[in-house]
Amino acid sequence: MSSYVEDFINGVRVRNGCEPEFLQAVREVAESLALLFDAHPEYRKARALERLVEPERVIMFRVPWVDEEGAVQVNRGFRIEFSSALGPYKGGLRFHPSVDLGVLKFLAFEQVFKNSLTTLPIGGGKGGSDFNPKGKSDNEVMRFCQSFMTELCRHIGPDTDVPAGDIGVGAREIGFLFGQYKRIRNEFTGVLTGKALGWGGSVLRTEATGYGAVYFAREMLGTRDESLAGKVCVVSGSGNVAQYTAERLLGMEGRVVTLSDSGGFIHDPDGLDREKLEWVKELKNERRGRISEYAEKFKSATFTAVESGAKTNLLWSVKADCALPCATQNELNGEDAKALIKNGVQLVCEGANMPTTPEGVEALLEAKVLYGPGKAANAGGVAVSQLEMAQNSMRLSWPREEVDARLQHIMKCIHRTCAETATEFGAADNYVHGANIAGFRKVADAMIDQGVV
Ligand code: NDP
Ligand code: 2IT
Repeated sequence: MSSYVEDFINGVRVRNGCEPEFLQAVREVAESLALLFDAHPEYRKARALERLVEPERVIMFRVPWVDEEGAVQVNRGFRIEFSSALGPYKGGLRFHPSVDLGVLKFLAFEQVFKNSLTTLPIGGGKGGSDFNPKGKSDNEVMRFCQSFMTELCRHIGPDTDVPAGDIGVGAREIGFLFGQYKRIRNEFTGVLTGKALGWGGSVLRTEATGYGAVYFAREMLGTRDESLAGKVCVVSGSGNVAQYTAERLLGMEGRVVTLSDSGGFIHDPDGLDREKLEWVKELKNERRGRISEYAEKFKSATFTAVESGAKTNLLWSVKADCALPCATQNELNGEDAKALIKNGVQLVCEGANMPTTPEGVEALLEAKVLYGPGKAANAGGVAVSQLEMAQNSMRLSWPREEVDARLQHIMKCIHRTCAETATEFGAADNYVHGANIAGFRKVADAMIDQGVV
């Protein structure tokens, strides 16, 4: 690593020592950018990366609410407005007990590069709360969302900052958040994406992240004259991204044999089919149940519970051709990557954000596995969010065929950009370098054009 990058990372560590996920995300980007800076010292001179690792604005606020027992609860709310170089801040909201400043800063930082790669005019942001929606009644979730938006509404707007969903924030939460924004501001605008279809949502936004990840996987396999047909696929997670990754894999004749949640994973050697997947959607989205119930319902499957303190995630020991992590960050480590490689995996394509640890990434690249990093592979979600913004601005909605064609085109372009950029910098087939350099270049050029702000 060049001494510039080393010094740079040390500086970031001094200022953000308590934010391990943020440091992890920054280090990976900085390592890729060493290749760019050697050829283009103008980016160093403009101190584009030094500016980019400092969020434009961090908003942190109290979220008080009253639970079903009448007790007062207090959570912490955040919105990280990271970069507006390319457009309004754009990125999801996460409601999960693990949420803290470092987690949201890593997600917002990644979002800047991801949004740049989509080619669409959107900056990067992320927000959320340490609120845990699990086990809460609909009324509690509504009261929490209303309290959260009562503060957030003064910071966002359709041309300023447009949040969407992420872990723990789906259609129900977006509805409650939108209702409160509209009530306070007296404006019916496209201030959130992921809205229901009846009141401003875009067709395919729900499906977009998972479908997009599968389109990206198809492009990667295409470089080796391979397709998804007949491939055994291990998928983690069972939420929005995992469900629609599985759905699109089935549509391309892939064989999906696993799903998971924080309690463990199911392995169904017979594979999911449409009927089983619809059952999972109902389980997770309506009944808000646990994936272990799958193995009770479908006798072909087994359930393996997560062991506390386990050093590996046994899901990745299931033999497969393709792996699509769709749950959360750092869910696939170096040992897990080795298990996948030992079993002959050809492709790892990330539906989740930063699901693979640095050791995992290194092992996969070393073994020449096709590895699609999340900031490229899962960009379909935010891309269709931007299409939702465009439709809202025009006050019309496009049909499914049109949105799907645009999504497929965007994923194809992201893949091509990553591949071509990697080759340009002497790192052919390394989508990590390709995504980081291409994502950065567009943002940095805009920053330089816009002066020192
Ligand atoms: P959901 O809340 O719909 O689903 C999350 C899934 O991941 C659940 O199965 C959940 O299990 C599991 N999970 C969450 N946290 C953990 C954890 N700490 N350990 C193990 N399992 C966990 O979220 P999404 O599907 O929307 O998001 C999944 C991933 O995709 C995240 O990394 C997100 O940032 C990323 N992403 C999402 C996009 C979107 O449009 N929604 C766009 C791009 C990326 P459990 O129910 O037990 O918590
Ligand atoms: O990580 C992500 O890209 C998202 N959670 C979606 C963001 C969005 O604005 O649709």
